[in-house]
Amino acid sequence: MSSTIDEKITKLEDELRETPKNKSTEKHTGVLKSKIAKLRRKKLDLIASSKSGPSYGFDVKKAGDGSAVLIGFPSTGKSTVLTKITSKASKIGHYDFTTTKAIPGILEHRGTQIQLIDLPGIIEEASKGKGRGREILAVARSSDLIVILLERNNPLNIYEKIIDELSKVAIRPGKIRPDIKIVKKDRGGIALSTLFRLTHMSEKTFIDILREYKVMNAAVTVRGDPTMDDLIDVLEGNRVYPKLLVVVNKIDLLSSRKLASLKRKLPNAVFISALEEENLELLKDRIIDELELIQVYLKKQRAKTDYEEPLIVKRDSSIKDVCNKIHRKFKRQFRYAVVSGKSTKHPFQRVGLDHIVQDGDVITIIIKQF
Ligand SMILES: Nc1nc2c(ncn2[C@@H]2O[C@H](COP(=O)(O)OP(=O)(O)OP(=O)(O)O)[C@@H](O)[C@H]2O)c(=O)[nH]1
Ligand SMILES: [Mg+2]
Repeated sequence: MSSTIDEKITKLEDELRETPKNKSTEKHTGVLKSKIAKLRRKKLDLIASSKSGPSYGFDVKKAGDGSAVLIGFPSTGKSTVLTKITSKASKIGHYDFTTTKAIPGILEHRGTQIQLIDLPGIIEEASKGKGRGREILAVARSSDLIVILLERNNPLNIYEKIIDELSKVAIRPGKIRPDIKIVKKDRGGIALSTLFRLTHMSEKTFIDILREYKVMNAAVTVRGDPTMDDLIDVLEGNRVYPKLLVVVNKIDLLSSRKLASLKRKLPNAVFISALEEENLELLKDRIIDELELIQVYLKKQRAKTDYEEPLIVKRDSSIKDVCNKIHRKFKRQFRYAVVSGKSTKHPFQRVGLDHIVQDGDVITIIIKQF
């Protein structure tokens, strides 16, 4: 059954490729893209329901203040990186597919602990299940940061291929969730309100795509200038938006001219040699920076603030996330929190579970006493 879905997807993709991009074909393009997205979702659902749980060797228990995965073609040096920058050794081999399961290690740096996961090499068509594609992509899906590891041969081309495989399973590394709010109504048609003029599609096409998803009556607010794919991402709803870090390994094998040229082509990438331990401190810094962690301080009632051991949480965390991190009972027995810092209008402000904290906040959680 799944092969027929693949065939349908391929057919629609061919049609999409052959469709000229202009105003008169815009609606058709939008409909084709929606159909492809729906079929991909159906396929993902099928894969998910065909398994009873996570596959053996790939069910990694979360640990640390944030999680990152190493994704790359075989033999790019993923296991060497894990072995060099975490407390865990992962088998290194000069042949492909040395690693056969998920190997989690802990990276300790600048007072934080990051779970870094080594995985088998990914290959083309991983999203269709080739290699251990499904398992690899499932681990990637649940992590906060995707570290794409490249090396000297064709790095840009391979980068595109990996991004493509990830995007086929609804992972959008390095992208920001499109800001489109859709509030369904009982009647009244579509009320579309945009902050800027849409340049990637007409309002009519926007509404046609909504209809394709059976959204007939709704108040829709758009910030920014979304593409058709962005709109479909919002309508599909199952997309994840992990952070992205691109790393080029084995620079010891590159001439300085080739290295300079790659740096121009990949300006945001980190260039390392895991083998010769070059730029590994920079790599650790960049992993922590990309995760955008913040520190908050806890203060027990009638006690001094604990500045010694800050709590490390992800940016945009709420009081609820803070509670979850301390102890389960804090959320269960929560009454309110008292917060002083950048996130509050005044010191000692009373807030609820949804309040978003900021770096440096001092927090007291008040719980019900039984
Ligand atoms: N010259 C050089 N070789 C490296 C570097 N990093 C890793 N290698 C070598 O590349 C080969 C593959 O390394 P691994 O760390 O096993 O690569 P991997 O990506 O984990 O490979 P798979 O698990 O098979 O996907 C080994 O022979 C390593 O010694 C580097 O920075 N420079
Ligand atoms: Mg390996």
